[in-house]
Amino acid sequence: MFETRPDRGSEVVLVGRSNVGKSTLMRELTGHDFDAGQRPGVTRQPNHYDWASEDFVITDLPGFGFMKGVPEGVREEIKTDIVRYVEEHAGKILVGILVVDGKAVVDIIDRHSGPDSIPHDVELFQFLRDVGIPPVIAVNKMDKVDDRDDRLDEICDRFGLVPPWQQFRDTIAPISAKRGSIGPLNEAVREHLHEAGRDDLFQFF
Ligand SMILES: Nc1nc2c(ncn2[C@@H]2O[C@H](COP(=O)(O)OP(=O)(O)O)[C@@H](O)[C@H]2O)c(=O)[nH]1
Ligand SMILES: [Mg+2]
Repeated sequence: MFETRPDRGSEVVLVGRSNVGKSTLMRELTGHDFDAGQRPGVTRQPNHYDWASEDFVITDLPGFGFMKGVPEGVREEIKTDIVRYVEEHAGKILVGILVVDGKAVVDIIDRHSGPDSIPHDVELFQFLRDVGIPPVIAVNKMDKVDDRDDRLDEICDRFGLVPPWQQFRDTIAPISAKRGSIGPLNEAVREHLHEAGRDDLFQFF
């Protein structure tokens, strides 16, 4: 598994639960439809998108967490694969985009929080930071969210950032991939690319 990665010096990865809109976002970023004819939730290989003339690749990693018909053991393996991939390529990964469903993520996090359990989304966010990759939380499906600012403040809080969310525009990016409204994500990613001295990659975001 994961032997398909093109040999590129720089990378941006997308991680997130299944069904949060990663493939839709990937399509929006690259103009390429990976999921055509594919059953949702069954992708266990990363989707790489690269350019012949550029030393850069965007990678959509497999969805983690609950998926209908996918046994617990397989879900664990998928998560392990994701962590391994990110660790292995951390030196090349400039930004990690954690995609969440703006409508559902707070409930999911609260349901999975306990005295000795960290929800997957929060764990991956911290993991990206731990390996030195700036994380951007792409809060997707904002077209379905009414109480926008309250919801974004709650999301901040759950990820350990003290609201108001507007202070963290380089980390919290409210978007609607399906509607093609991803400006805040592009801004956030650019900020990190700029900090890394990689303004040359602005053409992709
Ligand atoms: N309302 C809404 N639905 C979305 C948005 N982005 C994706 N979806 C829908 O969410 C479902 C899952 O999207 P997909 O890209 O396959 O998610 P993935 O499993 O994370 O790759 C599909 O039905 C999409 O049309 C969005 O911004 N708003
Ligand atoms: Mg997908």
